Amino acid sequence: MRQKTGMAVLAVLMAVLVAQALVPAGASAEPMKLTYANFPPAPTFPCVQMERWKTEVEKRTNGAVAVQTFPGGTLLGAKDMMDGVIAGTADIGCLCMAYQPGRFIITNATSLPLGIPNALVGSKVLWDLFNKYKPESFAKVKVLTMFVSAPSNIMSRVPVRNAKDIEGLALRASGGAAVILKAWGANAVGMPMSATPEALQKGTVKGLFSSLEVMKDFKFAELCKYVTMTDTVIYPFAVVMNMDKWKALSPDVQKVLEALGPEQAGWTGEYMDGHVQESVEWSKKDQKVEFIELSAQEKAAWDKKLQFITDKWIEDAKGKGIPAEAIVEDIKASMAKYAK
Ligand code: DTR
Repeated sequence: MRQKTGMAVLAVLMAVLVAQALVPAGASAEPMKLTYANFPPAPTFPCVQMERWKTEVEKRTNGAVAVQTFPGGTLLGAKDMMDGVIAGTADIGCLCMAYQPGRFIITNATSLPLGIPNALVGSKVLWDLFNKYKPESFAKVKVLTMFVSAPSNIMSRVPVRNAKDIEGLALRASGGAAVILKAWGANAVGMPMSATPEALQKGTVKGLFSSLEVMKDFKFAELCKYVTMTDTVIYPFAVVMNMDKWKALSPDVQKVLEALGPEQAGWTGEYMDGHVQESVEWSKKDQKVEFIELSAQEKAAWDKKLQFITDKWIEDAKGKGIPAEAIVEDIKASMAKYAK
């Protein structure tokens, strides 16, 4: 009898051990919960990439991590993102670096008018640049990924066909894009994308300068019946994590997140480029938006007005002890590499 009980106890013990061995690496009964803040509304591309990241992380860590997402500025707003993550208000945050040009000088060099052709190339260029220079501005956080929007074009309520049409026109842009609009003579009004729908509605601005997927995602095509193609400048983004939270993750989970960094950059770039195409088709067909191509002569004149921007950026950045020329050369070289 006693022997039988002993056998039963042993059997139970064995079963427990086997069950434990079957639990996938990194998984535990209670998943590590992470909050992830984002500033624009859920259907827009920064949030689409956030949901994709959440799905992949939960899958690849076998449920050891659970990500709770907060789109639409419900946890942190566009300009509070970096400090909010450092303070731990959110564990993870997605920020548009272009909204704080003085804070992210090195990575914002990708928004100089250097001709980044699309979001896929731009995202890879930005990721490489970040990893090469590891800017001080990110020292207090763990950077999970970076990506860029597609090149910017002018969306407006009035047609912009030449230099005269843009003179003094109130158009919304931020960071490097605002510098470009000013150089063309527009009245560049700075604000994050999340504030733009209201400004357009109220008429504070007559249009905006951004990637064209917003025509569909924010329904800007209902108000902006004109697009002037300039394909000029991208806006860089970063996804950052609170450093203490990062350190509290197991090495297995950290490995998963690190491997996802460059992959997520490429995924987002590709998604963005494809979505821009859909938005353009929808704007033309459903919304009867007129797409304006500048004449070759006009385009050359517009490009010429931007020539001083990179030189001035180099001079200013050098004054701050930043290896500015090398950074611009690096961007050009990796652009050429990835554009192939
Ligand atoms: N072009 C930048 C970034 C951007 C592009 N699309 C979206 C959608 C939602 C938020 C930001 C962005 C900008 O104009 O702000």
